[in-house]
Amino acid sequence: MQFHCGRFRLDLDTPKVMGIINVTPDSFSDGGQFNQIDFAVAHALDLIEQGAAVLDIGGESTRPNATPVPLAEELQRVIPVIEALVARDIPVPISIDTYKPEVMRAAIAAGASIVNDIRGLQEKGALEAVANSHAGVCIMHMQGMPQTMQLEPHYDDVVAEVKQFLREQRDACLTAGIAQDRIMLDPGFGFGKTRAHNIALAKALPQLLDLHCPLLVGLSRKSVLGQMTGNDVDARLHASVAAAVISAMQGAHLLRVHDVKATVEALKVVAALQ
Ligand code: 7PJ
Repeated sequence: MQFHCGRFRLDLDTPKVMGIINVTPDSFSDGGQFNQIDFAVAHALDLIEQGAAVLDIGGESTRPNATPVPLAEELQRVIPVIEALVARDIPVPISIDTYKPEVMRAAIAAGASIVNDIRGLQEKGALEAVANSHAGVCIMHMQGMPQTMQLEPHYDDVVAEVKQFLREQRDACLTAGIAQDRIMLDPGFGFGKTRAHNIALAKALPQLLDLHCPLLVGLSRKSVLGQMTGNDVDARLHASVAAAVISAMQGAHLLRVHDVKATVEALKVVAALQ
């Protein structure tokens, strides 16, 4: 399966890795602005060395209970990092992790090639921001909003409801003129989901392939892996690699991860032995 985004074509016939770059004050050293940009750029170049096929840059933490970041602050965090990476003519597409249409437009103008939206383009103006560009998009499912989503997630049939949402948002993209090969789908592990919901979705990945779009999976270091292993977030490498491997074997095309080198190596083995 091919994914088209900006001037890039991703060959997803073998599963690839999206490396995570968080540009938030708590992610890097002293939080000074220039320092933060330099660290994010260095981290991005390192993740390319490690084999990332895409870089996902985010300026707002969307972990459960995280406080929202004002628009101006989010722009100030991510746009200079995108500009610095584009100036270096990096060989992989840059994805912008945001649900705000203003950030999408500014990021695309700065050279980002993918919009990764945890709200699945539901924000007013988000669909248009992507449709009026050549960017690819990742539509993710979330129940509720990050501040409250883990309080009481409820579904009658989590797989059917997530699949229906992804289908509707994919169709809205198609209607808006975004070609099918620019659309990626993601069940949104941990976003308004209990452990049982996450497990049901992980087992149902093959069913999501019916939607005929590449699947992105983000389980890296997530709390569901902590629930399974008893490990804190800084000790979830092995669980994360296991989750990436089994997701790839179930049909996932792109794995959004923190630990790029370990995941890239594991996926090479998956590709060779499948
Ligand atoms: C995801 C994401 C995910 C997509 C985050 C974290 C929380 N975007 N952004 N899928 N997760 N598409 O990394 O723990 O699962 S932020």
